[in-house]
Amino acid sequence: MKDKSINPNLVSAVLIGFTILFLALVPIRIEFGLPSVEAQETPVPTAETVGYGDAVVSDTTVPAIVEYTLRTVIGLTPPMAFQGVGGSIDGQINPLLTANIGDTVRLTVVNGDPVLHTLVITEFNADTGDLLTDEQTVTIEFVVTMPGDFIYFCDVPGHREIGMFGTLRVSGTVEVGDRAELAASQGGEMDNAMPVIAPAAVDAVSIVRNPADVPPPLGDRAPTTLRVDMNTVEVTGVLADGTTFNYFTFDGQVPGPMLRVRQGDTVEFHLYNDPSSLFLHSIDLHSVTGPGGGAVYTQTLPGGETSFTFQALLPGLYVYHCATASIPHHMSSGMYGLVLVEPPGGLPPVDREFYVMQGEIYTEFPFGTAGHQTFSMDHMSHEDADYLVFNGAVGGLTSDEYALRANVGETVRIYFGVGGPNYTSSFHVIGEIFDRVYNQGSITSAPLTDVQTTIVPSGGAAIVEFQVDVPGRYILVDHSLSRLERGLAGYLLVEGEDQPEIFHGEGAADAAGH
Ligand SMILES: [Cu+2]
Repeated sequence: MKDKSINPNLVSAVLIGFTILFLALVPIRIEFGLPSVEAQETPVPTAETVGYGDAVVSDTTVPAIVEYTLRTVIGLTPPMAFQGVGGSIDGQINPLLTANIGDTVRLTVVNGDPVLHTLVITEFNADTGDLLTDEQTVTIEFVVTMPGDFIYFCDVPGHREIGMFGTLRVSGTVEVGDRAELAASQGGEMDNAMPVIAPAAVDAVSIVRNPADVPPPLGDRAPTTLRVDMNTVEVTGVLADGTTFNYFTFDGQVPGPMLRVRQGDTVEFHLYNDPSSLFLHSIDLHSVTGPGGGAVYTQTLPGGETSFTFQALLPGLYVYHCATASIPHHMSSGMYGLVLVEPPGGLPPVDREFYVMQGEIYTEFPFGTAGHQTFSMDHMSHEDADYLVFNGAVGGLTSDEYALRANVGETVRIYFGVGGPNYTSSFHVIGEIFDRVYNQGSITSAPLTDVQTTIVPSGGAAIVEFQVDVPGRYILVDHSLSRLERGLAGYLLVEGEDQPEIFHGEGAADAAGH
């Protein structure tokens, strides 16, 4: 059994990476043109060769096999990188690799940690595929047929952005007339092929959190010390009928468990990352006062455990989320939840409490495509969500199992949050008026009264309360209603006697009406 306890240096190093990420959440895009290389006779270069001054003319050099070994490393600077093994690149971080045009590059990549990595050089169709386990090793070979600087990188979302990339420099020249042929040899035809979605995963599970899954009120108690344990799990889940997706979760469901503590409570928080995980995970609770909201202490390797302690200073309804790069990737994949910090004495009692969170999902294929959807970094970077969901999945809260339910005359309270990561919600319940809105999750402010729609920012929350007066089906929506057509709907089903003095009509009611 390998020791998977996390090195404290790793934490600080990973956070340096986060700083970089915060400064440039847009993925690094570097354009490489073909350099004009001055032809000259030189010996076949070794790995020390740098700069175009050492360029070699292709037609006067015998193609060679150039071998390199790279090992993935976490916890240095940058926080995720490739490190050279052997030869002149030994120990170097993201070393410059060199070759001459026409050479065969034989590249061995060793996974130095239990986190998912790859190595890709797009222009040469070079791809190790997934390196899943510690010490897994893959060797790839490809012929470098174009001169220039080419980026080798890990294409796991977020990894290139925090440092897993370097340069392969190919020296030499190519005749102008050969360019078209060259381009064709680099897989131009493949680029035109229509991508095909993989079949839906047969073992996918429901990740939808039951909206009635709300911890009970704390009552009028004094502050105390309590322990919270949470497990991060990567789950193949049902995104919609016939469509599956790789979710990242706290405790296997979306949103993660709702936490309920009292103002002044001291919380000892333990985070475990399931051994089956392919990614690091962590937690940032907005109820925490302290750097990273806890993320500085909870960057957790697969199979690892971290902990920290915080005092809940201020009451309110707060979002928590994973804060491991790429943070929006982890959040959109399901890593968010709510923590309610009750004021002394708690909130006024109500008949029903519910827990609903809104999120966006970014996929390679459009909304409604049957099959196994994979995450799209490109769509996420453009904030162009393919799916929008309450509690993690299309139809999650419109099913018989997980619709919200109440009886005529009861008062309903919804703890509503936006995991996002990007969209602001105009939260509305079709056919109802919020009697009270604890705007922005603030409990110490007087609630707004008699509100139709409330704005809930990404990474924010609100508490809405209303008495249900008339039986029937009410629909939870974001009143940016295009999102309704991409999955964002939930039902509140109210049973009881008709109340014709409040609402009645002629003929049969049409359930489809807004
Ligand atoms: Cu995560």
